[in-house]
This record gives sequence, structure tokens and C-alpha cells, in this order.
Amino acid sequence: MVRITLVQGDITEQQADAIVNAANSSLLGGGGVDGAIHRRGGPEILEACRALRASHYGKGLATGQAVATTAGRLHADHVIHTVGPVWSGEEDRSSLLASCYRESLRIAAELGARTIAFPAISTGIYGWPMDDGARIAVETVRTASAAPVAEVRFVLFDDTAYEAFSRQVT
Ligand code: AR6
Repeated sequence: MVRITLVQGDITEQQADAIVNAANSSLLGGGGVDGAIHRRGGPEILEACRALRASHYGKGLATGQAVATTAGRLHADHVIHTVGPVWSGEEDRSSLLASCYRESLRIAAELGARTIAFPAISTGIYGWPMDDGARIAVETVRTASAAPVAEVRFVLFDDTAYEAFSRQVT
């Protein structure tokens, strides 16, 4: 089974084989984690995203899917961009959020990554309640087949996120 670790901090400062970006379907940047990754990773990442839009992803990346690019200047080999669902009180979109974690892990495994760092997808601008987002993240990673990924690191920005994930892991 994959080892789950928790870190409080900025995901762009992490060293890992793959770093996951909480992107949007345009793949062309935004705020939150996405803004930070493009700022710190440099223009190479955006260039790679533009190339994806010009080829296989003309309509953008669908919610729940994931795709990899270079990590530019980040301390990683790959950035895996995934599009979380926007929280809805009327519709249960949990399977889409679980899919983000599963698909990102699948792509990391294909790339031969051993360590992968995830943010708490959808829990920022997309409004997903932190406790529920943490539950889905940890449950999905625990039950996914991830080899050769040996470590899944959740990088949590603040105390609330760190505590929510801690409750799921212990
Ligand atoms: N490192 C780690 N976690 C972070 C960082 C960081 N540097 N910055 C924010 N967080 P969000 P979403 C936390 O909004 O909800 C973008 O505009 C944040 O506190 O980055 O999936 C995209 O382009 C929260 O807990 O992603 C999309 O349009 C978590 O990361 C949209 O936002 C996710 O927050 C995606 O929204």
C-alpha cells in the first residue's frame, strides 16, 4: 500500500517526482495553486499547456481528468494538471473529485513517479468543504493501485486543511 504523508506549506516548494496542479479546464492558468505553480514553475509549463490545447485537448481538460507536462523550474519532473469539480449543494460530484486523485495517480504511475505531491483539490476557489474533500482524497488514494508510486504527500496550505487531513489519516 502507498505511504501517505502530510505536510503543511506551499506545494511549489516541494521536491517530488510529480506535483499535482488544481487547474481548470482551460489549462491556461488561474489563481490559488494553479497561479502559484505557473508563477514559480516559469513559462515552460504554460507553453506545454498551450501545446496540449493545440493538440489533443482542443476543448480543454474535462473535470475529473488529468494530464502531465514538464514541471519547469519546480523541484519535480512533472506537473500533473487535474480539474476538480466546483462544489454543489444540489448535486453529488464526489466521484469527479475522487477521479482527480485516481487519474493523477494513474498518470504518475505511467510516468514512473515514486513520489507525488497533491494539494487539497477543489477546496479553495471551487468551494468544496475541507473535511469532505480530505475524506475523499484519503479514501481514494488508499484504495487506488498506484505502483510504482510509493509516497503520496498531501501539501496543505493552512492549519484547517492540515487538521482535516490529519483526522482522516490517523
Ligand atoms: N500550496 C498548497 N496549497 C495551496 C496553495 C499552495 N501554494 N495555494 C492554495 N492552496 P485552489 P480549487 C490550497 O483554489 O479549489 C484556480 O483559479 C487552498 O487553500 O488552488 O481546485 C484554478 O485555475 C485550497 O485548500 O483550487 C481553477 O480555476 C487548495 O489549495 C480553480 O482555482 C485548493 O485551492 C480551482 O479551484
